[in-house]
Amino acid sequence: MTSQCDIGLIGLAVMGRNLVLNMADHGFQVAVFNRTTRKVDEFMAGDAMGKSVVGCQSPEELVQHLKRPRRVMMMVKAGEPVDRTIRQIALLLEAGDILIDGGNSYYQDTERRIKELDSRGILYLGSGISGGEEGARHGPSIMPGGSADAWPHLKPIFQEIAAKVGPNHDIPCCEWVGSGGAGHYVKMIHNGIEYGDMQLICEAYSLLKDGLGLSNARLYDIFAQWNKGELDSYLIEITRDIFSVIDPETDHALVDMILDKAGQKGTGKWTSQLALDLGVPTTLITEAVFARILSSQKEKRVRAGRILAGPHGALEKWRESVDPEQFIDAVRQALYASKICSYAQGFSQLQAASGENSWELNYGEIAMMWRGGCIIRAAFLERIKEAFDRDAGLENLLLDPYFKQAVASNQDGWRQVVATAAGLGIPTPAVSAALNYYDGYRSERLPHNLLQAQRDYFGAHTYERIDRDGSFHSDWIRLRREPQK
Ligand code: NBP
Repeated sequence: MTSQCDIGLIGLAVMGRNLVLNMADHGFQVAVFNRTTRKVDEFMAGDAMGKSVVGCQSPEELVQHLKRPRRVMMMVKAGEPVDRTIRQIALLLEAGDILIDGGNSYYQDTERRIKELDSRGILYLGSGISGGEEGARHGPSIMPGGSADAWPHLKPIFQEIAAKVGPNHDIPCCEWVGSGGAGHYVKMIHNGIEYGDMQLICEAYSLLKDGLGLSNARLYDIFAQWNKGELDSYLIEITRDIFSVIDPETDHALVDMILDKAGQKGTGKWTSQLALDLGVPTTLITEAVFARILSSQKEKRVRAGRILAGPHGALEKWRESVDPEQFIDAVRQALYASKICSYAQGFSQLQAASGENSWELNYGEIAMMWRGGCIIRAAFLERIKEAFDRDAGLENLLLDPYFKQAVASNQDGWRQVVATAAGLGIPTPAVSAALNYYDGYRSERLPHNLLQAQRDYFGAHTYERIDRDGSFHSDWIRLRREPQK
């Protein structure tokens, strides 16, 4: 049997199939296997026909087809399926061979797997991949981390198949991220930011549709316009397109036929859980996760909506006095300023995780990896790259001169939108969380002197003073007295 394939890929679902075709288009020979082997046959007889792809009926056959050191990539469902696949394939590999997990694995699982396989000399990469079906087929964003010794063996393949950005379309959206679970951590933050971006867009939609009462055709025009400016991004672009789609079954706008219950697979939740562990206020992503949870409780919301009152008559009164064009622009401002806060939070979490795990992440390179191919791709990421080029140790994106100015010049509309939404009873958890983060972060003084007093009162937790160093406790009950009238 000839051992000539450049790489083996296990898992022929939507991502695996398209990555294989992408690799084959770039001149790589790929051996493929899938647990349900019928899918190998279907793939070989379908999309892979005539391409440099070798269908295999077992892991053993796949391994036999590979050049040394063998490179095997898993594109299976995250969790137990990855461990199962590793158990099957690792037995067939030798020291120096490389195993790659391209799925959305939890970064601590990746760290465990690296250690387990290291004892057998097998190099392991945990590589986040983003871009969905289209990205996988024509150029995804790839975020590889793990055993650094494996990277030179994967770099030519990954950088070749990745999306390209830059003026000459030659900068691959794929660069080495760091050791251990760094690649999967960065992918998780990407997904968390994606949750935030999507929630912000949904809130803008709600303000324009439920607030101003705009039609889908008008929403299409607004998003088309926004996509030509600072908000230029894949998610704004697909949102624009969604407003133009008619349901062939009912002849209504398809978006209006969709039940308002959001699903999720867990990467946003992981981001929030880890933010709490690290003590980083990633509030916007967390609000986005909770907003999906609340949306999924449709039946409870329907019941509560019949019982709980909102601001009576406020919407009609507001519509009589509002200047719609001015408000549409205020929503754009709120969206952009909130988005900056969301990325500031996401990058702050990356900085904290990098410090905790000694990953030495390169934030400018991460911004460029997300610049193309992935779901959060946006012109705006170039500005983030420039910010970290200006100052690699930038404490918070909001402190960069470009972003500082961008938020300052958009804050009037942002504040107007939050106040209006509160007055109308339209929920804007992410836009409001972003503004609260911004105002909290720039507050030299917060009311937590009072909170420290409360903690010391009931729990003797002690407090620090503004006039001298040290830890203090007061006998609040003995010291308290009636206020002087
Ligand atoms: P899925 O996440 O739907 O997984 C399907 C694949 O996993 C099939 O090949 C299936 O084999 C295999 N599999 C399962 Br399920 N259980 C298995 C087990 N116990 N042992 C071995 N194989 C098993 O596929 P996907 O949507 O292509 O995603 C692949 C990975 O990439 C996931 O981690 C996903 O989170 C991530 N990802 C997906 C997207 C996206 O847009 N879909 C984007 C970015 C990242 P079978 O055919 O025999 O059932």
